[in-house]
Amino acid sequence: MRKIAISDIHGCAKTFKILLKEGVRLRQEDQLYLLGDYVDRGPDVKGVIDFIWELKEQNYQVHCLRGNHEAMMLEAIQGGNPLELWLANGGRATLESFGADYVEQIPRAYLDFAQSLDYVLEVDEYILVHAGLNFSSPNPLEPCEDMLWIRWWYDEIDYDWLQNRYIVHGHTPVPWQDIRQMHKKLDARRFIDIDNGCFAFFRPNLGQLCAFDLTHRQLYFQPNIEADT
Ligand SMILES: [Mn+2]
Repeated sequence: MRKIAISDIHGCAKTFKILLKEGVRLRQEDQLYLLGDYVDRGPDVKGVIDFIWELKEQNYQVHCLRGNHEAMMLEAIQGGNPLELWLANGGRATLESFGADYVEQIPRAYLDFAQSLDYVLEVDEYILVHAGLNFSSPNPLEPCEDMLWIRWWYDEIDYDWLQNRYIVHGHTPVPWQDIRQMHKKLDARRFIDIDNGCFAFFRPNLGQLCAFDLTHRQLYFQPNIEADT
């Protein structure tokens, strides 16, 4: 049994599927942890969520956390934030994947899925979270907005609080070389960003979907294949 984490799929359904099938070779006894940002930017948001549901129906064990893009989508639709802000930040791609002109046309089940997502999960010695933790808080596991949005927080890590745990997160796309480096230094630094900016295949050193096997401390990279037929 393995525990596998993947983050920031951003509508890259084909890439996600092939990473699980040919890279990770996911088995039903494995636990799959998805760290948020399923929606926006990439070409097939609907396909990503459909595939997550398919996996669950086929008795794969999938645990999904919330990303800032799910939060933005919900807020835009519920009227908390201007709709245009979300549409400009990748939401347009989400609408298109549903063949929708208006947010009201996104089927309720997909919004309920986004609404159901938790912010953070502790699995063995790992803390899994979309963006990271705010260590200026007395309890870094409490400020939910920071868990979705925070960047550049590594200098603030309170290692007395963290103790023997590791933080696995996404949200900030980093070159694959940086991911390898964080992987190498995991025991000393105790954090790893596994977001290689899968949707951004046009930028150097980005554009792969990364999976991290927590159990064997192994990384997998799958180049973006969304344009393949
Ligand atoms: Mn994000």
